[in-house]
Amino acid sequence: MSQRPNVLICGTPGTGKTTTAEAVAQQAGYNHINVGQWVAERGLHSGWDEEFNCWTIDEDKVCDAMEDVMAEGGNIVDHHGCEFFPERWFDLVLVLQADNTVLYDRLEKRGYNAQKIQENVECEIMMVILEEARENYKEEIVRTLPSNTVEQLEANVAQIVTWIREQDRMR
Ligand code: DAT
Repeated sequence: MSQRPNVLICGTPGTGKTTTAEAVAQQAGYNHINVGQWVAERGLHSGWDEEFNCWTIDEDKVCDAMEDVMAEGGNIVDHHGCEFFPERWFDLVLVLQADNTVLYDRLEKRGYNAQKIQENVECEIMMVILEEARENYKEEIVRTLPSNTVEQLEANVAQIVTWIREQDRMR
């Protein structure tokens, strides 16, 4: 327990991961790792998926690329899923949640087609990511956060930053 902690922010696309992670990283002076962006910019994929219209993530490449920076601590990692990262990387795993109608509107604004919106809203209703988090990390480090409103966003950011500062003091 010497380095700074690493925090994972996961959840269905549109729940607010990037917005939350950016604000937390900025306020805590931590590094924000947007995994999707790393995949695109650093070529950590095995080609373009025509069906889903996104890069097919090469999970081994992603983990190799992240290993050194994760070992340093002080990272806020932002990715929809959480199952392929080594469990030891994270001290806190947050699953953001949004109501169906809220999520629907955000994804529509993002320009997703009807099918993609439907798939993601179903993913949220079924709590797929929360299930994944519970299967892959110790129960006591997994927490859910509601992310429907700006007030909730601000409260979440404040809560995470407070947690980080406490951890930084203790280490
Ligand atoms: P994600 O990274 O999970 O895909 P995002 O951070 O890009 O999501 O947010 C999607 C959109 O919703 C973006 O326009 C910002 C907005 N948003 C995110 N969290 C919010 C919240 N708690 N309240 C209001 N708007 C929010």
